Parts: sequence; structure tokens; C-alpha cells
Amino acid sequence: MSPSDRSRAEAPQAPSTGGVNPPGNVWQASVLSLFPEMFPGPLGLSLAGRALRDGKWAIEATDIRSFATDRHRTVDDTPAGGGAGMVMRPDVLDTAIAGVMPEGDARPLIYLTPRGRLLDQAMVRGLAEGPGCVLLCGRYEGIDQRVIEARGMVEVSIGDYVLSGGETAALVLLDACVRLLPGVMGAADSATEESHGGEGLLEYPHYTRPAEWQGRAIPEVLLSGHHADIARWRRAESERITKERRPDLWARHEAKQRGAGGMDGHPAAA
Ligand code: 6GU
Repeated sequence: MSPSDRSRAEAPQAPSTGGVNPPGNVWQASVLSLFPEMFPGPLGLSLAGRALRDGKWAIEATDIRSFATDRHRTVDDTPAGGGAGMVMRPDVLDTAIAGVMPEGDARPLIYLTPRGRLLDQAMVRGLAEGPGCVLLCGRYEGIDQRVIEARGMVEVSIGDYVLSGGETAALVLLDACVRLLPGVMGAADSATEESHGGEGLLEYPHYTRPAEWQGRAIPEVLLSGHHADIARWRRAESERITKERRPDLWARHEAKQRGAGGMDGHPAAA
């Protein structure tokens, strides 16, 4: 079977001359799935969609089933040792991976699974700085362990809940990466200042007109024009909300402040 026979959703490529991202340097996502029609899905719209059309990133979604070798196009089989459900076959998966990753492809191969390492902004930043990624979306009970090991897959989860498949998790991961690519976000610093940005604090509350709505006023300081006061208020709100909702993030933030040379709370500072 030739590649053209396979079900793919190809993104428009960057123009062959000029442009910010010459071909070959475009951040490239390759997705392996039994439901390639799910891509680019929502990433074809809004910010990510415009960046995709502008050639700032590219996505190809490939149907794993197109690499099955038997008459029935089987991709899974019963679990060794018994039990419920089906397991995806290592041979079919390996051929599918080889089909989208040429020899020497530097992109990480990520298997999306609820037992993976939790995706966080640091991981997203690392991925966005690289050449792209290959995302394997499993279905059924999982995939054969041997292909995970043989291919050195990185197992990634997007949170402590169970999805019906890795596809929506892949969309989440890609959304988080694409918005960090050069030239994708419009407003310059809005990508860094917000929740889970460098500071490790959650965002402060936002307000806009009308000044009073359903008997609720905008906090006075925000209308004062005192930029230093406003910055202090926002900082205090960020800290209050982080402490309240995410004691884990607050503890990490405090540890980082101390580690960064701040002597606050250190006995020597007393
Ligand atoms: Cl990556 N996959 C599935 N199926 N469920 C999940 C997940 C991934 N991350 C959280 N839940």
C-alpha cells in the first residue's frame, strides 16, 4: 500500500521560498490514530488554525489501520494472560511509526496514556522549542509493552481522569505547544505572564466595562491609574488564589523564591 492510499489529513506546507519558517524547519506534528479525522479538529480554528494556514506549524494524521497486513485489517488482539478488552499489536504499531518517522527523526515519540507522566508547562515549553513531535493515540486497553520499550516512547498523561482515547489528549498537548511557537500568539507577553507561566502563580482576576454590572463594582484600585498599586494588587490576588486553590503550586513557588537567592524566611535574614 502506498502512502497516498492512507487516510491522512495534511496541513498546508510553508511556501517554498521566503517566509519565517522555511520548509523542513516548520514545527511538525505527526499523529498516529485509528481516528485520523479527529485532526486538526479544533486546532484548525482560531489562533492555532491561523498559524497552521500560515505554515508556522504542520500536522499529518495517519490511520494506524492502514498499516495492518491481514485481510480484516486487524490492529489489536486479546491480552496475554487473559482479561477484558483488546491490546494493540506491536508489529502493526511499529510499522506505523516507521511510516511517519524517517531514520534519524529527532522528534520525541509520545504515547498518550493515563499512566504517563503528567503534562505540565515545562514539558510543553521543551516540546515547543524542539522540531515537533510524533503522537501515538491508543485505544482499547492499551498497546503492547514491547513496542513502548523498543521505540523508547515517552508516556504522557494530561490529568488524573480517564478519556476514551488519546486523541483528545493529543489535541490538548498540541494546543499548548502551538501557542508557544514564534509568531503564533498576537499579544507579545500574554503567553508568559499568565497562569503556569514563569512565576508559577495562578492568574489574578480580570475586569472590563461596564464599571458597575448587576450591582458589582470593579475593584477601585484598577480604576485608580496608579500602575504600581495595580501591580501590587494583582500580585497579591495571584498569591491569594494560588494559596487557596493550589497549595501544591504555592509550595513550589515559595521553594523557588527561596532557592533563587531570596533570603526571606532564612534565619540569616532575621
Ligand atoms: Cl493521555 N489518555 C487517556 N485515554 N486518558 C487520559 C489521558 C490520556 N490523560 C488523562 N486521561
